[in-house]
Amino acid sequence: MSDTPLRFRSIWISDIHLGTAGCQAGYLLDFLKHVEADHLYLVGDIIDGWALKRSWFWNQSHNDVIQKVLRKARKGTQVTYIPGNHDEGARQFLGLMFGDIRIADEVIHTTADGRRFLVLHGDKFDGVVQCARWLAIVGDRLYGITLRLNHWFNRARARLGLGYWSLSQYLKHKVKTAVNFVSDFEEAVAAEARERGLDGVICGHIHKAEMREIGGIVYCNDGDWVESLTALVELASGELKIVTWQKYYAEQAAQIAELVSPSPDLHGVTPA
Ligand SMILES: [Mn+2]
Repeated sequence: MSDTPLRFRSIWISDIHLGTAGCQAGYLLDFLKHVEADHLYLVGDIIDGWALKRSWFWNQSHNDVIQKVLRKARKGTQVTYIPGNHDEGARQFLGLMFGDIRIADEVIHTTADGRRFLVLHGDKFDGVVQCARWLAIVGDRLYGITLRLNHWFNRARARLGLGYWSLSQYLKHKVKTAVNFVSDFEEAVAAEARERGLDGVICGHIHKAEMREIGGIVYCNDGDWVESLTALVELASGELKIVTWQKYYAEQAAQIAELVSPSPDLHGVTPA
């Protein structure tokens, strides 16, 4: 990969969950190494205080992420930290500066093309859209298993003299409810931006990167660094984009592989 960093006007990352084994700190470090920006927004759930209370998980790469962010702040990147629900302990410092880092509950970001975005973590909309949140994450992975489970479940029910009951149907309904949760969440957040007369909103929290228009509002979610490895970036023009780092990295690797590949005969030979 080229050593020239990718230059963005702004970068939004959230739901890093440092302090958990699920945190993909290596990918995030690689991302941070390859990007530069005027503004860096940490949109909540950066350090997972809930997880750290249960069991301590912290290694060098987790330190490196923090060092990297502090270094960027020192070198002139304007870093804003918006605490989420997993790092709510930091909410007692709202409005304060922590070294070069500004801590806020929410901010308004104006893009290069003059659009105004509300930036917040998003957990406060959980109350608005009350639902089984974990199902949104488990989703359809569950479905295949349930069909098999259903078979054994109903054999047991029959033995107990009970009637047929479709577990898969029950769960399918639940999953549908989870899908509803995501769209309800997105709509609630967009409605907040609309009420305030803004052009859009940028949030995290539900671990689902997205950028789409909802009733005239640009809804952006920067995703997470546990599963999707995504960031939201603003180009110099003001255009917003979702960057999937895993995909980007793979594409870069493929391009480099093509460059160093000596001849097409060597198809299938992967350069080291
Ligand atoms: Mn959250």
